[in-house]
Amino acid sequence: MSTETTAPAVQKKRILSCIQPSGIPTLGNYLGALKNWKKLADTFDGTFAVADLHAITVRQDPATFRKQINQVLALLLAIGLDPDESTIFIQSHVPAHAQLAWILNCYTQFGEMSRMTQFKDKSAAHADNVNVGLFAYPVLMAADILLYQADLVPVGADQKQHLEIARDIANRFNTIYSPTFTIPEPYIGKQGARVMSLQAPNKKMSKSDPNPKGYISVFDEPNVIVKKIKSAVTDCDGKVFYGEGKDGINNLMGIYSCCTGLDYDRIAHDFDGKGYGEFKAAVADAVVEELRPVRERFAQYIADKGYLEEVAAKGAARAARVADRTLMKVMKKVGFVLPK
Ligand code: AQP
Repeated sequence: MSTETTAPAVQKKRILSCIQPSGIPTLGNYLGALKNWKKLADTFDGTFAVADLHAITVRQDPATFRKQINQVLALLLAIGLDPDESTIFIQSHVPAHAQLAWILNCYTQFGEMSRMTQFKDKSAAHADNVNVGLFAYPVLMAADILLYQADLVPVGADQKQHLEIARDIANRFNTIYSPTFTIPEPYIGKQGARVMSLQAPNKKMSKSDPNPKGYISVFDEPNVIVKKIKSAVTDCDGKVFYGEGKDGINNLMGIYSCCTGLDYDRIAHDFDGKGYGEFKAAVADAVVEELRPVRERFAQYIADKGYLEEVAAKGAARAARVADRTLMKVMKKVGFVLPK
């Protein structure tokens, strides 16, 4: 008889990330989030969603919205995520998100939500449409995370407050009833890229920026990228180095560093004595090369509607298996009569 024992399979930690189809994803979304997702998917049990329910907190044109949802799904494949390895789905295809969000609304205080800075920023930006969904957005985000019992959630600085709320809600529910939800931890990547607007470098680059010169979309053609970077706001100092009062150059250095892997000292050294024109041309080249393979793969996926539908259907079924289990657990604890 063999004495050999097989080591028990170590369960991978589960990581969850979402992206809103609220526009065409930008270089900011790519460098700050998407680029890392492929690496994370290789290490963790990855769940990635197109957060369409979140996107309607701001008014969307129906035809454009539909197109953007498919584009973001195709982009998730174009960055190299494998639908057989990771769970890739469209949020609204898994009804448990909306159902759990409603339940969690009743375990969240009005005062807590009122402190959310994103609500304050977005309600100021969309003063004509300060809807309840915008206010309750963090509760839906908590539902997204808690349904999958995610261990880790990659967050940028802008999302930290929302993850804190998700943890508070989960702890509250677990205390009132019994342990139900995994308490998610923030996952802080090595490179915390925060890409700023090319026209207002003290504001983050956003896909819903009404000024297209402020952002580079991941599908922008090379000549458009070159033009946008050429017209990026800088300063009149004329020297390439990272420093105070140099938001525009700091932003371009950050972008260049993310695309080339070079650190700030090396960049400052390489462009010592050269003007902003030469530096901007190098940044534009680096961005074009960084996005080229993504744009090429995207073109293949977006042309194959049947495959996208298949990926979405398989992903939703796989996501629902996990999400429904959590939802039923929650409903049972609250005292609902469960459907047979
Ligand atoms: N400028 C940025 N720099 C670095 N990371 C960024 N992210 C967004 N903008 C930057 C990260 O991208 C992921 C997906 O973001 P999202 O689409 O879910 O929502 P968002 O943060 O609100 O992105 P946008 O582009 O600003 O969308 P709109 O204009 O619709 O509000 C997140 O991990 C985010 O941190």
